[in-house]
Amino acid sequence: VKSASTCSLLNRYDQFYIFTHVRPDGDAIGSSLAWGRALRLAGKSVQIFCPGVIPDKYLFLPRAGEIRDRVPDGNGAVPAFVLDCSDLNRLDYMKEKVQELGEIVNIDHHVTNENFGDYNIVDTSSSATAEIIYDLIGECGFKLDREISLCLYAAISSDTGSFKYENTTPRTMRIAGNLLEYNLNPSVVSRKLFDEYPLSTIMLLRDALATLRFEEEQKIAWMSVTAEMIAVNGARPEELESFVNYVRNIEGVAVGILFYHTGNGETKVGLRSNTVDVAAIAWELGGGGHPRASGCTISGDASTVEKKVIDLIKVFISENGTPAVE
Ligand SMILES: [Mn+2]
Repeated sequence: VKSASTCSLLNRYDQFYIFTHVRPDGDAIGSSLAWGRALRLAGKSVQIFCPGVIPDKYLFLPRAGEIRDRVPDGNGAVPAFVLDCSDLNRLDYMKEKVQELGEIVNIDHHVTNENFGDYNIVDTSSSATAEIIYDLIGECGFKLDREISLCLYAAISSDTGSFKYENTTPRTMRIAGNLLEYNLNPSVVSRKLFDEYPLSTIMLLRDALATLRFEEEQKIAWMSVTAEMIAVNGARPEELESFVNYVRNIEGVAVGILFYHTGNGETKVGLRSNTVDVAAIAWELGGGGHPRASGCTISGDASTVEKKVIDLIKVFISENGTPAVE
């Protein structure tokens, strides 16, 4: 990690801002809180900003409630750390503000990072931005404490799907092991991040599962959720986030789909697979994403949209097959 120049930047200022991305995940929030705490322990004044709301499930992280959604005016020159962002558009309505502030330190692990900073600490071999922050804290001679360790552990846990994704490396586990030395409870972290849901989510899931359908000898499976189902259960659209995984994880299913009919003439389509390149399918439908997780938004009548997507996947499977899981 090329952090020597960043450590010298730290000596030149007493005040820093930290920014992270819109619709923040556990890595965005945990990395920002950890880096903020490390700077404060080193005597610096720090404020953390995120464009939008911090989801409830991350509020168990110390000081998550202090992350601000507005940048004050009249700042003067304040260096900005931008964490877990592949490009400045990820800062949404805060983008211009950040560009006006002063020097930008870009700290990230996405392969698509655009090196937009005056300083760029980008390491695509890291499972999470939190791994880079862990290194940086050591290289700058800063202290770790329980609060920092909890935030970093939660961040890494979040981006590795609780140490289950392919990005989990021996180094990831070594760092996580070192963090656990600070008397953390891994059970609490995994429950908060992955296992605990509001009742509204489970009631919505019940309704969604009732719509489960199959095609092509159960190689294609899908659920359909409407805006009305969300309203009836007192839920919010964000609560649909993990639903498509239930479909994908059915034995024998090659492509799992979640249709969310928003009620304004659009359908949001989530595609998941363990074997098939669903990014290619989403791309044909005007969307994008990763080979195993992608999505798109399609206008039109609900049943027409569903038929269009399922027919396209049928053709794709007949042309490309459904490889066995490795
Ligand atoms: Mn991340």
